[in-house]
Amino acid sequence: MSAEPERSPLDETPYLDGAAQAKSRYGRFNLAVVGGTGVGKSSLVNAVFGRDLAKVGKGLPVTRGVQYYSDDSLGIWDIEGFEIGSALSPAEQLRGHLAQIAAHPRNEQISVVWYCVKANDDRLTPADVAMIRELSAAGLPVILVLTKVDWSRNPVTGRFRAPQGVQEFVDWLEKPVDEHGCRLEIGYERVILTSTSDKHGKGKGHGLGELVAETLTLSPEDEKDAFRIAQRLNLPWKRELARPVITAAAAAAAGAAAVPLPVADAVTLAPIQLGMMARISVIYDIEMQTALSTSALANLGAQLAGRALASSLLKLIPGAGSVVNAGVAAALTAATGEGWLRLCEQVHTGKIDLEQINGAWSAYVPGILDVVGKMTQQRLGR
Ligand SMILES: Nc1nc2c(ncn2[C@@H]2O[C@H](COP(=O)(O)OP(=O)(O)OP(=O)(O)O)[C@@H](O)[C@H]2O)c(=O)[nH]1
Ligand SMILES: [Mg+2]
Repeated sequence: MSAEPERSPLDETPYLDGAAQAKSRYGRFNLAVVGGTGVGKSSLVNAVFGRDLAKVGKGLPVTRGVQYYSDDSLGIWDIEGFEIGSALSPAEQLRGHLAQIAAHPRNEQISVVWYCVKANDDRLTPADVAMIRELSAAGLPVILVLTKVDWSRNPVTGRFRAPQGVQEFVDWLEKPVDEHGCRLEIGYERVILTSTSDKHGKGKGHGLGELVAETLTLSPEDEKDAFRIAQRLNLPWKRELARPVITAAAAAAAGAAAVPLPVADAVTLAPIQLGMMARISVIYDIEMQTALSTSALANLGAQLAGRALASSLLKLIPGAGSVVNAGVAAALTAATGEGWLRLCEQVHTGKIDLEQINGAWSAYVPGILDVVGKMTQQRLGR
């Protein structure tokens, strides 16, 4: 036995470090959802973020009528209208809530507000107007979300239409006036009609794509990536975030193989690839650590990057031979990243169960054609 224990190449630290770095870099997106009880706040949050934070997240009853739920990428301030019979007006109550929230840490501060009103209420109450003004005066971008829209479908055009009363409500909201015809300044930035199901509790809902697009637009610049990660409706946004992670890892792998590595040492690339995989998992909001033991994670990286792949494939890769040069290392890493991205998408969209990932990932290990394809792309400068 040697006195110095040899450092195992199967080391999961790069994965754990990569995940921790990515989480702190992207941070948390905080949304305030304001509205009366039963207007459909929780249903909206579940539909857009794909999880019921009230069930799975950490909940914190902040004060009566205000709850804060959070996980790594998402924080929800669930603010339930106002208390009837209170000595304070609705706007004063809300001002109190906002003051309390402002005293919370920086990573819990509200980025965007969804002010929710049932579409078929057909009007804003004076309390709604006062509360929206209060939010806007606090500098918060407010989206007025009309919920539970009972759409009907034109059988000829296939277009969806809101009921007449709701359409009139929307027209009024475009240019709100009081009973004397005087223009009202209310302070919401957008009006969006939504539903999360039809009246039979079925279907996927409507208006949610528009809601996420507007929420992203109104998010502060440095919170946009956190929102892209927290939401679950728009997959291309996640791909856009993941691609630069792959490019950076491929460049790092090329650097590591600037002096060509013997094939048996191809495992040197594992830490780079594991870090890349961790960052991609964070973008897809997937906690691999809960599905795979840390040693299984390390194994995964070594297998993807390592000896088995390298020795079996490299002989077949034009110009590779018995060493891994910079071009091969970059291509191997890029192809691994693409495979991992596809696997994460499958988990994210529920096509692969996180519990089954142990058996599933091997199908996403890049093959010879993927690696050669990446090398060709690099030569062509793409
Ligand atoms: N028809 C229809 N029903 C909906 C829609 N969204 C929510 N609901 C139903 O409305 C009820 C209330 O929805 P929630 O999402 O719990 O409303 P909430 O605002 O979170 O309610 P509280 O948390 O109790 O204040 C539930 O029974 C939902 O199934 C919708 O778009 N259409
Ligand atoms: Mg709720």
